[in-house]
Amino acid sequence: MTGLVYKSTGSWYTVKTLNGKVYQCRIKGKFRLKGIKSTNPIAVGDFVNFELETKNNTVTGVIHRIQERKNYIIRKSVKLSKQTHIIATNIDLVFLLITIDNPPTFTSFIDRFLVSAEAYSINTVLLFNKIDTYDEEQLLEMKYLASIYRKIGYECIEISAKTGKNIDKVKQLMIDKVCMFSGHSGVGKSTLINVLEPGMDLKTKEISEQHHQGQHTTTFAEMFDLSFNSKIIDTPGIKGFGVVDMDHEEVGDFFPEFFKLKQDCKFNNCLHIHEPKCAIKKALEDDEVSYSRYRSYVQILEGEEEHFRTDNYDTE
Ligand SMILES: Nc1nc2c(ncn2[C@@H]2O[C@H](COP(=O)(O)OP(=O)(O)OP(=O)(O)O)[C@@H](O)[C@H]2O)c(=O)[nH]1
Ligand SMILES: [Mg+2]
Ligand SMILES: [Zn+2]
Repeated sequence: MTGLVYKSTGSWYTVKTLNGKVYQCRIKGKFRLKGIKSTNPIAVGDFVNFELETKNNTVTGVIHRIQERKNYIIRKSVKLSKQTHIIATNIDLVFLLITIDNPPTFTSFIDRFLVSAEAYSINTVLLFNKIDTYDEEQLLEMKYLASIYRKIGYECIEISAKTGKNIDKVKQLMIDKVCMFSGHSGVGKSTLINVLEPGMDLKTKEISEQHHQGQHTTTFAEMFDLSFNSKIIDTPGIKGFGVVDMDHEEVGDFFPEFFKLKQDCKFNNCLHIHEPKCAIKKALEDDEVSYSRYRSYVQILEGEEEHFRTDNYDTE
């Protein structure tokens, strides 16, 4: 039998077949995927082959094969830098939810996320959420941030999952696609799903619990079928985002605005750090490339872990 993984809770996987039957499955033996050392061998979004097994009148599935993946979003656990975790696979479109405040989302996090998505050619849309809560200064900050990413070519939508502002625009983009919501804990991923699909009633953080920093309301990635022919993967909030090992030379290729310019660098293996006649550094001086993007690039190149709580977002 063939099915799609909707949820994984460690040892059990919820798998739905093409005709809509749902089975609880586990893995037989050890699964080693070529080239990936991840803490989870199978992730939400995987197509798997499984066989049924009946024990004590209970039918469960045993997964024996994962079908080839179109793509995946993988991240390095920040603390255990050798360990990686596959967040989801076979995604058509990712929405990264960003909040200016409560919680703050810093550019270093956004850029690491985007680099990972670019590395697997996954389109990402940036959703600036909670616009109903911002004062004038925060709105300006949000507009400035959005302008940086729009200029690079990323679609940015300013939304409120609470008031429903611009939710239709998000919905339009989701039709006929497998989508994923990502972002820090508390940015409103589950709330947004609830507003997109009334009646869904996913657990979201109560206002009274909001000051309990670091507590995730959603604890496992899970896929849902939506009524407008779309699938959405809700994911637990991520704190930091460690970029999985890349060659130094290729990091710049995942910054689309650098990639466009690099043919103008004097050296074709230019890392845009100390080299003379570097087109990216020139663009930085001319304000064509944003300083925060360049800083994120240097941090990734230097292998610095993200210091998301201490790294103040500044726009110098
Ligand atoms: N004012 C306002 N509050 C919002 C908005 N979106 C979400 N919230 C609130 O923000 C809090 C966190 O929302 P959740 O949907 O639980 O956040 P999450 O991203 O799913 O968090 P995790 O599951 O922990 O990753 C809840 O109290 C929501 O009501 C918004 O647009 N405006
Ligand atoms: Mg949630
Ligand atoms: Zn250069």
